[in-house]
Amino acid sequence: MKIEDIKVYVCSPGRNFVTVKIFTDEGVYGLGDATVNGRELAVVAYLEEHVIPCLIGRDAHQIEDIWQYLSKGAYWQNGAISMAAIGAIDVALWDIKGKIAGLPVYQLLGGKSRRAVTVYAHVNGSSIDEVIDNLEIAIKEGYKVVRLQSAIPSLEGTYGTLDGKKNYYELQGSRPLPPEQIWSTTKYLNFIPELFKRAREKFGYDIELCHDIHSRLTPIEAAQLGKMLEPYRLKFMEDTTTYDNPEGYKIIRNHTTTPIALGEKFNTIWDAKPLIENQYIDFVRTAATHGGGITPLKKLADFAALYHVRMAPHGAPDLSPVCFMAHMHLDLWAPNFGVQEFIGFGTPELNEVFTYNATLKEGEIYIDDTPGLGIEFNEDLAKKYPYKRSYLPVSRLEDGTLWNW
Ligand code: CS2
Ligand code: MG
Repeated sequence: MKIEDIKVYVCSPGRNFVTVKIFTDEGVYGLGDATVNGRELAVVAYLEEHVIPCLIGRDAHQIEDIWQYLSKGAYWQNGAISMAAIGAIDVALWDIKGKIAGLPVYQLLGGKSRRAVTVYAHVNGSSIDEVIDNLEIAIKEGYKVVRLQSAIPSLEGTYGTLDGKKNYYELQGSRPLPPEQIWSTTKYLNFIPELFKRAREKFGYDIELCHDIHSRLTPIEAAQLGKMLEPYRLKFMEDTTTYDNPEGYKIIRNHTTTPIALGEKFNTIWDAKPLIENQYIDFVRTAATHGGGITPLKKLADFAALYHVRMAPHGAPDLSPVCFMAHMHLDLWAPNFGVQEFIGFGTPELNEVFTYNATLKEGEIYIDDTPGLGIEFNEDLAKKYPYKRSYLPVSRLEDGTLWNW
């Protein structure tokens, strides 16, 4: 079965997505997601100029060899742009293999390890009261795991307070250049434990809670935060500090029993390796799109399992439904699956362009047994939603110093 053609589509049904479609000479096609938020067209150029010409005529069954060829064979390895390109090709090839086999991708990985995929919902607010009200709604909806984020009083622009209470996710396309937000670690650390205290006082300890810090603390500050949050027993605190220096995570680990999640920006298993083998983290958050596809994520899951580290794949709105479905198959299979991030099924425009069968019931997602990934992309409808240049926000300290996002 030969690869006959590969097309790349960029559309913006609510936000930008880069979708790859591989066509074979047997009439079967596969889909992949190559979206890198704020750098979408760089991936398109990488695919169209440097990847696709090398793949025409190759055997679509040779997923592993194609992955090695695009990765090792490229000389310039790794990085967000090239790994998203390789990830999209890899996911599309798994989709094709499943369709040819007449099996959903999770069967090719080793079959189901659980009935459905437990997800964590996002609960945000511009004050603790608002977050608590929204948490009550999420619990009533049946979620068992929830991520809590709150705006910090006297700090403009964190979660849920931009542009008339909009979530930062919704800013896409609305500004030509990156919006800027102010950050103060002192104000944050003085404020955030109270959010979790209030949540526990009102809802007890059965609801599992997570929190994302977007790398804004130093290791010792992250250790302080972990200690302060210990009484509220989080499922995990995510991205407390940057991962450029894995030893920073040793400092955090040595001081606190609050579990640690990391890895939504990892592009390879090697990014995760020192953090996993030293047992500095508890959940690894690498996505099929940014981590180079299903092939390396399967290896990452198996490696992580040796160290009691569980999978908690990134599920932000800038990963397309194609990546979401790739994660559903990985999550159903992985024996060491932890939890899947989930921000809802998205806008009507999005669900017009991407169609798939996934049902949310009591905080768990069920998919059906459609061969392959079980997702369709309507390229004609996608044309209705052209690309819009767009950026994530940038963070600065109160004195203007550029800070981590
Ligand atoms: C976040 C992301 O979902 C998460 O955990 O860290 O929302 C992140 O900000 C975006 O994916 C960046 O593109
Ligand atoms: Mg995150």
